[in-house]
Amino acid sequence: MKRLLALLATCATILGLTALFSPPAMAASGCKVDFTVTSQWQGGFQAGVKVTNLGDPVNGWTLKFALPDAGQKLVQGWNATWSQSGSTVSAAGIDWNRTLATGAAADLGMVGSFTGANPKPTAFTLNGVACTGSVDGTTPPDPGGGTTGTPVGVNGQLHVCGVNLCNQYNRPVQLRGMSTHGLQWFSKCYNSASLDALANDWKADLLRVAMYVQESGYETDPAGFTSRVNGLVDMAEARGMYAIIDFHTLTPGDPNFNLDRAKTFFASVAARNAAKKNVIYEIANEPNGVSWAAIKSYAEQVIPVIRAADPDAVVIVGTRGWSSLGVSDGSSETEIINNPVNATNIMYTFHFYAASHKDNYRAAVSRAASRLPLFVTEFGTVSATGGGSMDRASTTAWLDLLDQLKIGYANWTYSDADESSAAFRPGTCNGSDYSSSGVLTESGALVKSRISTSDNFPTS
Ligand code: IDC
Repeated sequence: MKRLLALLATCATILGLTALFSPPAMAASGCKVDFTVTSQWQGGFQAGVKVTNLGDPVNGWTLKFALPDAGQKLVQGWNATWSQSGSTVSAAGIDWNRTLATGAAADLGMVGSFTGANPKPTAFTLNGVACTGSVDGTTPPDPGGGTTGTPVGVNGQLHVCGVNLCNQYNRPVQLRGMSTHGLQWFSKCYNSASLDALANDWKADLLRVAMYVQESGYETDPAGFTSRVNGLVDMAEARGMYAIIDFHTLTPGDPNFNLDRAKTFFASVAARNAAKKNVIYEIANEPNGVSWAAIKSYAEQVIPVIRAADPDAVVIVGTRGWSSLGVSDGSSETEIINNPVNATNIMYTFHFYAASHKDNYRAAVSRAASRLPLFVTEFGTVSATGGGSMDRASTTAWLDLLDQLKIGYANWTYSDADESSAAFRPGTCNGSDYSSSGVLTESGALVKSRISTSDNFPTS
C-alpha cells in the first residue's frame, strides 16, 4: 500500500498534481515602502527608499515603481541593482540585502531627474505584489501593539533555550542595543526624540535602563526611580524595543548589601510589567569583592520574587569580578558551571571594556559560551574607567565574536556624558537632534554602525 501511494505521489508530481496530495503553499506577501525625498534642486532630487517586507521571508526581491513624469529619469541608485525601462524603475536586492525576513527592511537610495512639480513615484511593488503596507491586502496582525516588524513585534516573548536567547519561534536571537547612563545624572537624555533615534536610526533592539542603587540612585528615592524605570520600559515598548531593567549595583560590590532593596524593587517592577513581552530583568550589575557563592545566594532569593509576579521573563545574573565570569578576580567560568544558580530561564552577565579586556577575556567567553547562556549587558569601546581612547581593533574583535556566538549586547552609554564611552558629544542632550552624524562621538559612530545593520531575526 505504501509503495502504491508513493507511486501515485510520484505520478502526481510528474503530472503537476502535487496540490492534490499536499496543502497548497499559502505564502503571505506584503510590503511597505517609505520614499523620502532628502534633497531637491532645480530638475533633480535625491531620495531614501526603505523597503520593508511584511510577508513571509524572501530570498531575492525586486522593487518596482512608476515615475510620475514622462521626462523623469533614474540618474543613480545605491544598495541595489537599479535599472529603468520606460517609466518603470526596478531595484533588485544584492548580496547582503537580498534576504529579507518578515519585518526586515532594506535601505536604498537614488538620485533622479524630473521636470514636473512632484518627483514622488507611485505604484510600488515588491516581487509583483503591491506595497500597501498590509499583508495580502488585509490589515496586518499586530503582535507588538503598533509595533509590527519591530524587534519585539517579530520576536515576541523571549526565553532561554540551551545556551541561547530564543524568540517566540524557539530560534536563537542576538539583541543589540544601548545602555543608558545613570538615570540620576542623565535623565534628560531619555525622551521621545532620543528614543525615536535609538529605534529608527540606530535600529536598536534593546534599551538597558541603568538604575544605580547607590551614588544618589534608587536608595535615595525608591518610588521616584521605580516610576522612572517603568516610564522607560513603556517608551521602549512603544517603539518595539526590549528593555533590560538593570539594578545597577556597583559600590559596595556585594549584592547582598542591597538584598532587601532588590526584593522590594523587583516585586514592584515585575508585578507592574508582567504582561509585557519586552522586559528582561538584570538583578545585579557588577558584583565585586565577593564570592560566587554569595552572588548565587542573592540570585536564589531575588529570582523567586520576580517569578512570583512575572513567571515567564528572562532574568540575567551578574558574575564575580565586575561581571567578568570571575576572570578579573583570577577565577573563571568553571565556578559557575560547577555550581549554577538553581533556576530556569536565566542567563549570566559578562561585561568588557575593549581597551582593558582583551584576548584572555575573549578566550573565557568563547569557552563559556558553549556551557552557559551569556548576555553582555554592558560593554565599552574604551578603558574600564569609561574614558581613555577608543580601541577600535579590540572592539571589532569583541563584536565579531559576539555576533558569531549570537550573544546579545548593550553599549555603555547612550548619553552625552563628558567621557569617551558616551555615544553623543557633550551638550547633545540639551538639544533635540539625536540623529545627525555630527552629534556622535567616535565611539557612538562605531557602535551605531554595528548596531544598525539588519537583524534578520528568524521567524520559522
Ligand atoms: C561609570 C560612569 C561614570 C561614573 C561612574 C560612577 O561611566 O561617569 O562616574 O560609573 O560609578 C562599569 C560600571 C559603570 C561605570 C563604567 C565605566 O558598570 O557603572 O560607569 N564601568 O567606569 N563597569 C566597568 C566600567
